[in-house]
Amino acid sequence: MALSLGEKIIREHLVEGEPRPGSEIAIRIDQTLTQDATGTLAALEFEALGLKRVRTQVSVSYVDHNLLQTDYKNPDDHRFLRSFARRFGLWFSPPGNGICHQLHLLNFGRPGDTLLGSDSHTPHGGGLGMLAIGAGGLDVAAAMAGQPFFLIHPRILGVRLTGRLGPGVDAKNVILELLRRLTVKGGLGYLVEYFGPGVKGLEVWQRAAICNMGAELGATSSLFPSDERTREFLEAQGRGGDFRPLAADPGCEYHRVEEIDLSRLEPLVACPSSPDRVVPAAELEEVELEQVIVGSCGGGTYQDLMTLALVLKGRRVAPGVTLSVNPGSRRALAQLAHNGALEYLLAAGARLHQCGCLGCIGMSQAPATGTASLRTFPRNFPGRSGTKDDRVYLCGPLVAAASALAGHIADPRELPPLPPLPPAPELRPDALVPPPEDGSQVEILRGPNIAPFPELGPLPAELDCRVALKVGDNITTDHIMPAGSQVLPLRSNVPAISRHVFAALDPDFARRAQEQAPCCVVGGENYGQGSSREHAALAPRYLGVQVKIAKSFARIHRANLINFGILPLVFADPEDYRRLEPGARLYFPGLAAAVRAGDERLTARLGDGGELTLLLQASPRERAILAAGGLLNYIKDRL
Ligand code: MIC
Ligand code: SF4
Repeated sequence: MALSLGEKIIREHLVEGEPRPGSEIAIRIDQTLTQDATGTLAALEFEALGLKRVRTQVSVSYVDHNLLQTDYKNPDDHRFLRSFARRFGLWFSPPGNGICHQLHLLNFGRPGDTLLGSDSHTPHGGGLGMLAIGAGGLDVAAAMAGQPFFLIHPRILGVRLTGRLGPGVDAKNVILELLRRLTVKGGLGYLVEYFGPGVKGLEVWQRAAICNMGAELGATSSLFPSDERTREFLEAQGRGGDFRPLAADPGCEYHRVEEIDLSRLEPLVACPSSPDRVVPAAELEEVELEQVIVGSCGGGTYQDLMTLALVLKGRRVAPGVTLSVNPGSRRALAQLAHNGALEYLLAAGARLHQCGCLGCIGMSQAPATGTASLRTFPRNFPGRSGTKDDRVYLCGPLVAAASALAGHIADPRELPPLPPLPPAPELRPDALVPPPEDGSQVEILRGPNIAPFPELGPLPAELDCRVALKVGDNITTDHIMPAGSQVLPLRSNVPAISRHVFAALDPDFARRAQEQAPCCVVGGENYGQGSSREHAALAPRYLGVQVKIAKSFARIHRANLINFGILPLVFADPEDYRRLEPGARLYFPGLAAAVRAGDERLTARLGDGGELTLLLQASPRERAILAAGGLLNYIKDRL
């Protein structure tokens, strides 16, 4: 049978289950990555498993999100992560080195390998033909312990690329076009595979930017074949030995196919406040800008910044616009400094920031009230920038450059043609710290910000709960567990961070949930889209949320809910969404027994005397985890 590339990599790594769409499978994980915002908890979880050393080929702990050091919390966490890495055999990437996804692609990514990362943009690695998947910290901790990763075998969405990108149109427009067509829930349950004659015209950094933002489709992952471009990329990193040619079998059939003619793409922009509200840049010329930012995991490479520098060379940013440059890696910054392009940026009036996530996760760079901000970032969920009612637009580096010059959103096809990008200078100043041969004597340094992991009880035999909150469609994990400079430093302190659950939607939620516990949250379609942060499951659970009922769930959030013992229930009839209002009472008799017995249909008795049918679509393993009250309890019980 002719297989797609993703299906082949899955089969090569299959440990359990039938390799067919919809079935639960377990795959062996070759590499892991964690970042500081999700990594402290993942580290605590790994420690709880009681092993001496990680059991992967490569595990890397990056510090890139929590860079502000306004008090002891973040630096304490960095220190903890550094000592944890030494003790347990991980590579460590210190603050200032850059964003995990970019660094991992440059230093460790390998075609055909599996990578599990505690960050939703881990599929960035798909640009190199690796199967790179985002997951919650606990799943990554288990993978570091050598455990396989469980997932639902995806269906394959083939994207056939033809033609070549025209002048003024960068690769970001490929994924913006897919988001326009498919929306933020269109990729649910799919692995997105790019193929066709247009692939060879895209460099690895362009492929990675496309795979990166595939997270916004809700897809399990995205990937490109590994070909001559891949070989060139790996050789340029001094890692030619990691190259392996990989492609789908000829004649393989995809479950669904989208066609994109690269030569017909036009510059696109995602409007506030969802990555799928995509329209042509040319239609947004009336949007006046006060801020433009070029950076992030999907837009801060050497090539992105070089594109910007070449457009700006000899010109000045429009008056009233702040153009911020956030290099994605120390390497990109050093390369720009080396070839002189940094000077073009500074002379044009750009404001240079350190390498890292920064404003993408609301760690500084908040826009002023009522003003529009244009960013080469992957996400623009409401309030994520740190400013209430923000207006954040997303684009590729060319639209950002043209707009910074114009002072409003502009179509870069109106710019004079650019010379080809000069190849990246051969510089590798990455400050990666390799693990010592033996770390068993290393002391783990814990600051006062690290709170003990909360104890979670098993699923109760029966449940009487109230609806504490009802929300709509496409609720993101940024709504559930906001990030930003005030909240992110609390990532290793569950009691403290839980006070911020749903804070922007309902400032009283945390208090009420604790008062009404056990309680329930009701949502619409694609509930929990966006980031991999497991705090969006653990913190509500800590407050007493035992059940979430939605029309559908996003993949990573659903897995995180199960990992922390929250039942992800789906309405048997989506119309029933209307019947549950805040304060409504639900009684589940014999709940734990039904979950264990494998009942897919659960009946809840409502306070008004009616009944409601809800579905628990979970594998036997997931049911056992739910009954135990979460994955840690489940693993401990088995040990
Ligand atoms: C994001 O882009 O939302 C983040 C911040 O990188 C998250 C991880 C986190 O919340 O720490 C993600 O994408 O998973
Ligand atoms: Fe960092 Fe933004 Fe990328 Fe998340 S999307 S990893 S916050 S740069």
